[in-house]
Amino acid sequence: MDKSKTKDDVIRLTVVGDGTVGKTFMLVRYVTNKLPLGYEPTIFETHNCTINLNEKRYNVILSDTSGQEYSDRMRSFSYSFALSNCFLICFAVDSRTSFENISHVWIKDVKKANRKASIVLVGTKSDLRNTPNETISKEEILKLVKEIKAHSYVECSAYTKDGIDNVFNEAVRVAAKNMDKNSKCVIS
Ligand SMILES: Nc1nc2c(ncn2[C@@H]2O[C@H](COP(=O)(O)OP(=O)(O)O)[C@@H](O)[C@H]2O)c(=O)[nH]1
Ligand SMILES: [Mg+2]
Repeated sequence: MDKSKTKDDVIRLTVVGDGTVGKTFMLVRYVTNKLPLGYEPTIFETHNCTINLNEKRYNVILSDTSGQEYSDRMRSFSYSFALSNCFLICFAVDSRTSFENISHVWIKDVKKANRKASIVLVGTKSDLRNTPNETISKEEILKLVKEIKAHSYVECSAYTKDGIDNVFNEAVRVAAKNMDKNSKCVIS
């Protein structure tokens, strides 16, 4: 059986970041095109979809996380994390704490779980940039991108839908590129 072929077709994306940054809203908006208003789930069930990019079709498995993983850290957390090809590490552009926790908490967990996975840094709630709220500057973000060696930075708003499709297209693009690179490093 050609194991590598079936494996390469599947891309596992895992969304992490502090609670309330908007991870679940981002996923629900992308998958259903709606906002989960009125019921606000803490977590969005794992969802399979296909994303076409550069005339190629990818089977994508999207996983949300809720922080619950911490209570049972050594099992579900490390297990689902270890399988991930790409992490979308999120902060909300109006939350300095969520931004700082990326270098304090999230990058460490992600690296511990899977050193080879790609990293896309995601700034959520971009609609708040047009309000008097204090938001994280582009300079600070670029500095963090370099520090954590993220493959890219994307910004989105589940409320306005700005950048939502781009988050997932970009994640698939960097994951596919990274998997390609890793599969070429075969030791025979
Ligand atoms: N302004 C704004 N608020 C948002 C956006 N997305 C989510 N929120 C709010 O942030 C809260 C937390 O979102 P949620 O997706 O549950 O966060 P999670 O804990 O990271 O999954 C919700 O009550 C939303 O109303 C957004 O794009 N813009
Ligand atoms: Mg959630």
